Amino acid sequence: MPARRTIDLALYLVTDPELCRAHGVAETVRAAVAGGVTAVQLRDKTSERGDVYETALALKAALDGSGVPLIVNDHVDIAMAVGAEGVHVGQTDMPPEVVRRLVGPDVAIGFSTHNEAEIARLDPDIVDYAGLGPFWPTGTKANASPALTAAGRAPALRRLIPVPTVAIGGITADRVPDAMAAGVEGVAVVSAICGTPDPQAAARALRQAVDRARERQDA
Ligand code: TZP
Ligand code: MG
Repeated sequence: MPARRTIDLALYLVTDPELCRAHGVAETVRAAVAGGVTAVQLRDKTSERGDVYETALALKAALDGSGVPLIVNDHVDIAMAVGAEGVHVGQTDMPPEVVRRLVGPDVAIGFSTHNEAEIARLDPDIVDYAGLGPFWPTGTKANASPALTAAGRAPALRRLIPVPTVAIGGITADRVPDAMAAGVEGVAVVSAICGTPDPQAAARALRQAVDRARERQDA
């Protein structure tokens, strides 16, 4: 895999316009990056596409010079239009091989997985990283599938995934050690950053927990 398509998954912020309302999406992202977020995904299931495009432009500007990549959920064209570093698709989106044809070789592709059958569809020559979840119950995603749980199916599913993997769903700083112990490269959060009064402090606490878990894994 070319180095330019590698995304640092350590602490992956997924934005939600409702949960980020207090500070706004761009300001939340700025604060979260100052706190140690390593990747940012623009996820917006409700806004008009023109508004999603405007938010993508604002996030690209907010991340400029930070070294933190922008990944756009669902909207391949918006990712291309703003020069995002990545695009994230799920099971009901355009297939990753079609996304790859559209975006070319340099844009990272992330793919959401929840079970064995979906993991079996993942082609590591096409997809650069996977999301695996929900690890715990979440109120953030409508119709989320049942929680895998770090003590349950998550570690075995992680072992089946042939690309770097980020855990998602119900993750808090307290749960980071259990999530990381499932063998993932990092954690993805929405409400643990977006829904908090101080997104920078929230990101810092999560990042410290990830770094500590990684140190233990390396020891
Ligand atoms: N995919 C699986 S769970 C989830 C998504 C987008 C939502 C995670 O949100 P939170 O607030 O971190 O539980
Ligand atoms: Mg999708």
